[in-house]
Amino acid sequence: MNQSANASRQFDAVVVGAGFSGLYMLHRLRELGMSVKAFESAGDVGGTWYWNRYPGARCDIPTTDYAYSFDPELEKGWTWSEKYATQPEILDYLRYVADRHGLRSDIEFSTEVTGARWDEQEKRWRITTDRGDEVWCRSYIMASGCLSVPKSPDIEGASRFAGPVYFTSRWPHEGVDFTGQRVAVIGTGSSGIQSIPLIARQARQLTVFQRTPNFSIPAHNGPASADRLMQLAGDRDGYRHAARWSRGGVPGELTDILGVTASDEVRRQRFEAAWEEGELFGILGVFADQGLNPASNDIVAEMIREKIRSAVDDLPTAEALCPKDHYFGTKRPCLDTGYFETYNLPHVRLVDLRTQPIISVTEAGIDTAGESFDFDAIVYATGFDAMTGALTAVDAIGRDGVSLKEKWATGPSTYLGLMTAGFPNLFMITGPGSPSVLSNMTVSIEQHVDWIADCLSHLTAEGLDTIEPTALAESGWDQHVRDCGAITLHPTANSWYMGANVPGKPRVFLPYIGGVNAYRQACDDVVSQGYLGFRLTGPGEDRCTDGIIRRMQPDVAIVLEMMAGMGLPPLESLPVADARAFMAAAGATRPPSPEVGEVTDSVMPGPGGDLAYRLYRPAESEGPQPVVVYFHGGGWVLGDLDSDDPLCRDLCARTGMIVVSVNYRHAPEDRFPAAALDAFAAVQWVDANAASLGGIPGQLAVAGWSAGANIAAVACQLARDAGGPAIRGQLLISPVVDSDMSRPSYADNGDGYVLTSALMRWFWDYYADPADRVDPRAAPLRGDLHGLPPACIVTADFDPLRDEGLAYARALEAVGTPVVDIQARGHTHTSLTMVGVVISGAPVRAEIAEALRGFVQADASMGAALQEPAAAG
Ligand code: N01
Repeated sequence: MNQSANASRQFDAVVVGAGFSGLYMLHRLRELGMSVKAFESAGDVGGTWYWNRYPGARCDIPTTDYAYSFDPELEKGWTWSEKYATQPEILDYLRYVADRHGLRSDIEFSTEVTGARWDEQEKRWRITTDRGDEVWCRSYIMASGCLSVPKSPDIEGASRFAGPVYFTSRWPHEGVDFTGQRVAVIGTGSSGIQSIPLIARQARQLTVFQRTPNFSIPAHNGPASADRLMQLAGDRDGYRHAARWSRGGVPGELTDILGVTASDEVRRQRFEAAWEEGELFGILGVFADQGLNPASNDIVAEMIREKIRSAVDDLPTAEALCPKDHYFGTKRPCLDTGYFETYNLPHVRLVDLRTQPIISVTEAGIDTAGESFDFDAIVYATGFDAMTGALTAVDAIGRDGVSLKEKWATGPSTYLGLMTAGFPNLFMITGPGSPSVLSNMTVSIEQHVDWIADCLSHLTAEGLDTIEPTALAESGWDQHVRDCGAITLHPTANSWYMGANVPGKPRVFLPYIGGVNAYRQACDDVVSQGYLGFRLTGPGEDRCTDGIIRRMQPDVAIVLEMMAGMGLPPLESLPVADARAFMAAAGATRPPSPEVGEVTDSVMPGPGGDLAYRLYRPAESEGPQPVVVYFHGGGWVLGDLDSDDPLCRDLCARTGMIVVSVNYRHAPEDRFPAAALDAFAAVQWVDANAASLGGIPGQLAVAGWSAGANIAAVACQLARDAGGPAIRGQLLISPVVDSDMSRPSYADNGDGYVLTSALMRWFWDYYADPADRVDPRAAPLRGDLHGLPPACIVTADFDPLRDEGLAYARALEAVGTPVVDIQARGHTHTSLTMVGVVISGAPVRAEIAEALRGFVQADASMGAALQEPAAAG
């Protein structure tokens, strides 16, 4: 560090940006007594609301909610004039905030931060600006916005146009008068959709160039909702608290109504109510499953398309305006005022770039394939390099000389969207991997600012000077962010959420979609666990509690939360009959299972009498298929043909194999070894009758889940000992293979994940006497493992049985048996079987199906096309 640097140019913190986030950050740090300098490239405060001055610019979250909550006096002193305030009003509000808290004195306007370099020795950032400033700071905070770097126009000849060119994101302060002009607007995202109706009011001729039609609903702007104002007036703190712990950052009830199961009447009624309300979260939450299930999404999407068709007179124009290439909500929907109706004006024309793409911008206008247009002005409403653009625009160089741009070359990687490893003390407000753009930004901004301020104050109090995430914590969070996105429809869209709007940008789902509430909880948990996943250092200090804050699949966590909320009695506290009735009742509420070709119930002979079985035959397949004999779970006590019906259908549909699910005898009526003997008998019978069942003789596999996997494994050992039947493979999903409950997975997962240690003990007590529990027919891990069929062993992270399943896999491998080892990350003992409920189980079941097919594929005639299940996941 240059020791002669002017001491006044050293700060505790530098904040980049003076919009909503920068202003509040500055305020909080000053409150903490820190020296702070903020840099802002604009001439005044406001951020997004400083730059986006195009006609019609408004917020799309009701302004009662799109405001700071940290200062009650601020709220008392400001009244919003409309439900969705205009850009000038929001900018005035931010000026009012800056004035009230005297923030301007610490902001250098019209100054862009151009470089930042971490000095490892000094443990400080060296910041440089376009004015040649050089300042040093301990903490470097990017409050630079998610949608602040305009996308450069990727259109041929863009610089050739001789007339004026306007960007919605950099609109002239003095405004633009289009009166009498022929105007082109390129882009139909929120900026285009908000500005087009107003530009049409002035222009002599308006031509809109649309590449992708967008979903938009009427904003129904007007006075702020009386109901909201009343709630705020009645209990401001309660209202703001509810916002902070809501899913999107605006208080409101979430529905549990599913689009796929609701009646037409309920669907219509819920949709129309949301349409009338004119709010984003309302229309995005008509059904609980619309963001996850294509069928549910289509219901909402089609109702919006109906509205578009009824608003636009010209049929081809209406059709061209109807979005059909992405699911509703996977690109940011818009709120408009008279957008679609604008196309009924005689001087407004839509050009569909899908049918006539732009060839080039010319001196006089725009040439498309087939037509030449002359214009007096061109407006670009072509969007932003979202979420990462502003962060990588500053060439930040972290430890070891690596730049942020280099580190993020294949997509951003963050811990909590707040920090990134290798860049100590660099904080991002609403960075990638945080709810940010999917939420009410002001709520998310305040949460991030508060977290950062609390963190810096903690460092100071503890005499520490740096904080940085660990690689483990960061990769764990990245994975969690991906897991949350993967169960939604978002990854299917070419949206800016996916980075798909910027040519060459890595395709990654950028924001965190787990919800503002879940996210806040994760951030709080990190702190309460001693800044889990962060390394904190100071003179003579190096503290790190390493770990991953969220490892469970998000939908599994939701199911567990719902179950916990229902206050269900532990199964082991119930009489067996009641436990069985409870299971049956729970099964009745499941969503529809995947379709298969045919399902038939019948009986086969067993050692203790007839055994009921259910045969699932794949759809659209000809000729005989390989057969898998399946045994349901339920601890040898519970379960029946219905309990595992969805899983059997799923296996059948995915593999194209016949599944014969066998209902063996249960304890306590029939204790050990009845179930195991039934299983072996069933395998023998199916093998002997394969042809008459429609199967290929000799193409036989066994499968089971939990206790069903236990008897499947035992059946393989018994078949080997008996010299047949020949079994091609064994699929053991979360198997019970031992009675030893001292393995670490019992300690890790013995409570809170549905299958508990107590329940497992209850099962064992009903099934087998302690002396019998070491018999290989009860604990196959204790048997001779030579000469067994190839296995696919599925274990789940949050399963008490995880370690015995892994032990069985290792033991089989040790004697030379091929094993496909599928470790279901973030799953529980039961979650993989929740077909249609736990969406994250679907890819794991696809792997399972592949392994099962692999057992028989080598020489089986798999002529039939293997179809995907109709409602997989
Ligand atoms: O940008 P966008 P935006 N040739 O990326 C098209 C927030 N916001 O500024 O979809 C032809 O959404 C592009 O087409 P396509 C809000 O979060 C909020 O409108 O890529 N067309 C698209 O139609 C919003 O989502 C408000 O095929 C090209 C449009 O330009 C976000 O900011 C108001 C093209 C860009 O739409 C961004 O909105 C405004 C090309 N080469 C913005 N390149 C509020 O209401 C791009 N397009 C608060």
